[in-house]
Amino acid sequence: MKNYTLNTKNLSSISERVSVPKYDRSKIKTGIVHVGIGGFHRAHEAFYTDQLLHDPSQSDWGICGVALLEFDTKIYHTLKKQDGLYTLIVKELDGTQTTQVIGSITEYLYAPENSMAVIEKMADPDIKIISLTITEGGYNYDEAKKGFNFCNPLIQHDLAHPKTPKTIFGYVTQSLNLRRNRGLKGCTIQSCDNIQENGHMIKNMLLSYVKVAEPTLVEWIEKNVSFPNAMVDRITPVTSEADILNLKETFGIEDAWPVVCEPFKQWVIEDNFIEGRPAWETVGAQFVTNVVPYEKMKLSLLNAGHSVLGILGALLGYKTIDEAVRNPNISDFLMTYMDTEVTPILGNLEGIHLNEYKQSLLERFGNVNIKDQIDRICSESSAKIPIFILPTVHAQLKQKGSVQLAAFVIAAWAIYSLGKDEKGTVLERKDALQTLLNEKAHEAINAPITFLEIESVFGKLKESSTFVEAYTNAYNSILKDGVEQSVIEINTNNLTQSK
Ligand code: CS2
Repeated sequence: MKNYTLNTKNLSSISERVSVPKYDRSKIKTGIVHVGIGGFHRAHEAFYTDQLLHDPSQSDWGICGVALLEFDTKIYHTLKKQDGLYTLIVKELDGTQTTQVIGSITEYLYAPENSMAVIEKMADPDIKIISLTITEGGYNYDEAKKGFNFCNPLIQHDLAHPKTPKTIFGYVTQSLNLRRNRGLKGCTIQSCDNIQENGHMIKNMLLSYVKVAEPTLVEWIEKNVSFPNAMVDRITPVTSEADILNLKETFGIEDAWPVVCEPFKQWVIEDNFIEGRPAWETVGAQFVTNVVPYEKMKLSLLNAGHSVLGILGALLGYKTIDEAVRNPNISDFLMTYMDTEVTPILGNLEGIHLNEYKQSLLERFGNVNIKDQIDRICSESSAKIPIFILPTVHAQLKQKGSVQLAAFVIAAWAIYSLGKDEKGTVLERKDALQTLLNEKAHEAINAPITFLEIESVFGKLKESSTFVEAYTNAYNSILKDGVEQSVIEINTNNLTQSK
């Protein structure tokens, strides 16, 4: 079999082997600038948009992918070499796979190389939407200050060098300023990150920055820019070398960075697009007036569920999420957490069958073909835990509900932050707060509460005696008996109580 490098020139030959875009990519106009072209965007928004572009009435919604950070250089060069094309491999539970080439990214820019080009593109009147997957940490929110973190050196850089920014805040501010100065219309800024009320979050953080960087722009933004909230979902593990090789061996396609994902996908979006929007509802997205309950459900069950499995699983020496969930003690613990600590805070979710949803999560986590890496899940936990788990803790404390299992996970995270699993193997960790986490984790060996002193993560949680007691008990129990034995004990106690 002849091998083909994935690019426009080879697309018709490739179309004999896997499905490729059936629309003429050269006729697509760019209407969206997307920042953060990692795996998740390419499995989600870019996938939905690719389906949509098959409808000729929607040809104004091509995507210009922006690689914002130096770290993104590899994906930028890959997409550039492949004319924006990439392969999406959907791995079903039963082992079957669907392989298709996605064509919705029709332009790509690398911000560190040419910041003005990115600013100009974002200010282009054809661009109606600037969408973002910049990760939880990218919003620059500080839990201790309950607001924008101006101490971040990158933010200081952007304030000092507005024409060559490094953060999303610097870029968006400059481009909106150009729109205003040129008498152009505004646009929609659409967050696609896992944050409760992500639209409000980006609005608040952006306005905090603009108030200092370009104060006269605040009012214009309030009138001309909209920030819809959205819930996004599709499990997308890190692409492995084996995936790349497999694609080449099975289909003769040489793609330097294909994306692998699960079949499930969900996108629930608040219909608040000031300059119009793609008809994503025709390809499976849901537009609703209030997305907040959906977001809450997904973040506190799916994402928190991931963190539970990831942190406990890492200590037990597992490498992937499916391994962790196949341990019945761990999956029982997760189910108990979802039932007794999360469900009571969710309120009434109209039209959603919560029990089915929770059950389906266990199935999705258990997809052996996905092999979602525990290292991926545990990375940047200092930004994830305040979003995925702590809101549940606060709500439960408020209504005097149980926080025992959540406290157990936080204690396990403190022990995970010592850097080794229970067998003594070094853990591959990655976290913006790594140094601080290491320091506090070591101090916590003698005084577990010290870990809760990381205010930018925990805020004032250490003042709750109920939480501290549960956390300290869990910490001591894990150190003494190990994760599995401690989990068995909690599961048994819960079983006896529920009888
Ligand atoms: C994961 C998410 O990063 C994480 O910890 O929970 O990336 C998760 O896989 C996605 O949100 C699924 O929609």
